[in-house]
Amino acid sequence: MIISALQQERARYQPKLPKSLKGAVKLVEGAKTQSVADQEEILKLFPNTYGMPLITFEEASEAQDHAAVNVGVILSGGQAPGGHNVISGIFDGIKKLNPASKLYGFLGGPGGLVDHKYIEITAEYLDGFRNTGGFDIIGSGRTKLEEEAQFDKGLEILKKLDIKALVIIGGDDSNTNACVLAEYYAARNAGVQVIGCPKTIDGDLKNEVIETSFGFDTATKVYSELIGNIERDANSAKKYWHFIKLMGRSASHIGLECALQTQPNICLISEEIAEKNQTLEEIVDYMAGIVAKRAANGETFGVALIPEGLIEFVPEMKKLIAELNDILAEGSASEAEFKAIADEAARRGYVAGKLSKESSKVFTSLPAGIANQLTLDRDPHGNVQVSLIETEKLLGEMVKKRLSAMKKAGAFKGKFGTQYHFFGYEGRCAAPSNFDADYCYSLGYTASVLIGAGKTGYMSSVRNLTAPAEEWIAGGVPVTMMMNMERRHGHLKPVIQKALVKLDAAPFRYFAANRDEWAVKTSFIYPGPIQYFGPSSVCDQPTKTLQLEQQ
Ligand code: FBP
Repeated sequence: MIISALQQERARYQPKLPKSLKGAVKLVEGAKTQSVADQEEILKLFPNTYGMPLITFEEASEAQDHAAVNVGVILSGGQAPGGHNVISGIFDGIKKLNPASKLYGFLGGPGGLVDHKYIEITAEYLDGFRNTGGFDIIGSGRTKLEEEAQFDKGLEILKKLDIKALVIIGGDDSNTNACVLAEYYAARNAGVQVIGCPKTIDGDLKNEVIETSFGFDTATKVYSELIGNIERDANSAKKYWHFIKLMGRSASHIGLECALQTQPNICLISEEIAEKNQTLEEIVDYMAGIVAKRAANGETFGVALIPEGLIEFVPEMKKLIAELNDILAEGSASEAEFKAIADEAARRGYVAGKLSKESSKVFTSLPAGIANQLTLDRDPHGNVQVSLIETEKLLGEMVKKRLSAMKKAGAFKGKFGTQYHFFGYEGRCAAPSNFDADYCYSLGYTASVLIGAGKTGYMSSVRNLTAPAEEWIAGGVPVTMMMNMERRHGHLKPVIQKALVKLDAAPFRYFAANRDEWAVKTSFIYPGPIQYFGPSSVCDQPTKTLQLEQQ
């Protein structure tokens, strides 16, 4: 197989480990923990895995003997750079416990466990994947492990392969389910430990003890490189405003990090918009105001970053979407009437007539294409597919309309040309940065130590991440500690709290203190591509978000 020159060099990269993991390891147990909220309910649901202590690893003088252990691993959800290194870390870690240990990978995500699809990950097979991006070593999937029938089916294959521990690499939902599984197996004395690993480019699985999810560093570096290149193009040609939507599902961490790295003219933060209860009109006003100010200074170009989840954070849009979901609910009389109308404009008119007065006003103010999209693209449950909405175009078109009104009133002089982009898949499988390569390997290695110590219901944790890798603090965090009760699909469920952008934390505060200047005065920063070799100052920098949080 032909591989790129970079891949050949990267294959030789030895990820750095915290010093506590390099030799023999000692486990130090901290105080007992509590869930972040709803302690009584969570305790009731997790009697076997609630309240366990935080664990930190320290260097030990003597290694202990370990029996060989068979371990299973699952990649869950969207790809994130570094997944292959988590698996490498687990593999090397369990081989260090005992060279006869084996690692099995379940194929295509959690579904592989239920359907008994697996491979043994051997040293030779793994070698081709070390320090590479992607999840193709075993594939990933979005099947949710939620039902007891799935847990029992999984247990059959785990028993057959004599697997004593399962590592689930995933985001907040997958780790919540990992914890439910840990509790289920513990309650039945099934003899299978379950350990979680924090993955997602979205950066929304983090808290006091999990400083960041893996993949966020590499993905935001890739997007920032692209944004920087676009900024330089914009600044050279001086004729376009680039509206760039950035992946990240609900939270705006990706947009915020990219803004900190590239200093664009505009970056919308969904959490702030929700907090201020802003309307679409106010957002458009804000953006058009900046375009006009820059044009007055002769700068008829710019870059605006828009988070993927924005729409659902604009209160009036949220209301509109909820009403549309009702009106067009599968099998309803209004859905049948809607479908019977052939003409698009008439369909929009029909929907507008059914909406509340406020929602109707918002709906009719939308560009026709977007309004059509809102009524036509539905998911299998019949709901509006918010992620398909081209928010960048919606805002671009609305700003254009606003600017032409401002032109008539003499408040805007100049041209407004747009280019649209959506960055997401460009970064999810990039070769992991040194940070992610090291962090992921350490997370995997940490999981193996937790397994060796017989722990279950823990998430691998590696902290102190702005220090050199040597000084990182590895250990384990009981998953129940991150949980609270939330209403999901009408039922109260224990879940890991999703971390949205905090408006009172340092990264947002730094951005908010500088954005007005970046808006008007071109202050672009061009980060360039991820560097894998060279001076540490360019190769090993963690994200700005982490640096500001830990300053
Ligand atoms: P995870 O939370 O599963 O890590 O997903 C991350 C993500 O990239 C989101 O940013 C994005 O909204 C979603 O996956 C897209 O997933 P898909 O390609 O499956 O539609």
